[in-house]
Amino acid sequence: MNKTILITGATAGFGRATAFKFAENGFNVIITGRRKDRLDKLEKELISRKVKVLSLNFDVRNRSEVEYAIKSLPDEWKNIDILVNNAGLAVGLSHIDGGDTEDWDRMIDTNVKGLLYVTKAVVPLMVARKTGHIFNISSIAGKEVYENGNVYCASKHAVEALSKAMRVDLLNHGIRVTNIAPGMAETEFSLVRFKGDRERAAAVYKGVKPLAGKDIAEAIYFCATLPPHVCINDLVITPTQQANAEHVVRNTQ
Ligand code: NDP
Ligand code: 8X3
Repeated sequence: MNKTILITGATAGFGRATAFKFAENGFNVIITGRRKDRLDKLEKELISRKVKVLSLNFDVRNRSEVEYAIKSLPDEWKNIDILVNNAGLAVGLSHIDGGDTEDWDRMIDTNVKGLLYVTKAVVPLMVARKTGHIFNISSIAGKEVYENGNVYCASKHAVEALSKAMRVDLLNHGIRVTNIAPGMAETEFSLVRFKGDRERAAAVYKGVKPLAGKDIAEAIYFCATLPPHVCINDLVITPTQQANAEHVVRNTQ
């Protein structure tokens, strides 16, 4: 029987690439996100990979929407083997004294509270079966802070703490927890951070070959398909041209 993966934020970037990677390898896929048009299109594309696809249209910040979506899963979709807590974003880039509190709320509500709501809804299904694998998509911003990154970095530090805490709390239930901490990756991330400013978003990756969604999808697939007694706890992945949040070497040509 095919295994099932649920991916939050599958309408773009890492989540979308992960959906393709697992569908191409015979997993049934639950895709989620806020943009219904994108979910519908992705569902059609994934079904052509000859797997089952279910799309759930909800905002991870809305606790009752999250609870309802998981509670109303048809029985054949309740055996979730892998949860990828990927939905997340950075909004804005400014010193703490110049920060926009609405941006702060969006980041904390999505990256921390949204991840918690989804986890709380899905974990009982894994506990009941004494098996499961949770991936939390953190960031190098969860390992260190950089100037202007303050609240985004704090939200990803929280994800790091939650990955460690989940691993401890779920130990008795045979559930693996893997924290993934990517560096610079060219997705819609910077476009969202800079509120649609394409020029500013493109400048982030100038002179660098950044990670792509499929690089992260490959890493998740590798961790997920190791023998069941093996759990990769934490994976930091950067482009070769990036050493950490501050040190990036850029081609000048
Ligand atoms: P994208 O912007 O390309 O994708 C983000 C995804 O998250 C979209 O599918 C979006 O879907 C979804 N999402 C955002 N907010 C919500 C919400 N409130 N409810 C439901 N879904 C939501 O970015 P990435 O793929 O790059 O980002 C994925 C994760 O990786 C994030 O957690 C990000 O912080 C992290 N990350 C990104 C890095 C990068 O450089 N790109 C590096 C390190 C970590 P929709 O808008 O349809 O809801
Ligand atoms: C995204 C990477 O460097 O903008 O998490 O924090 S960074």
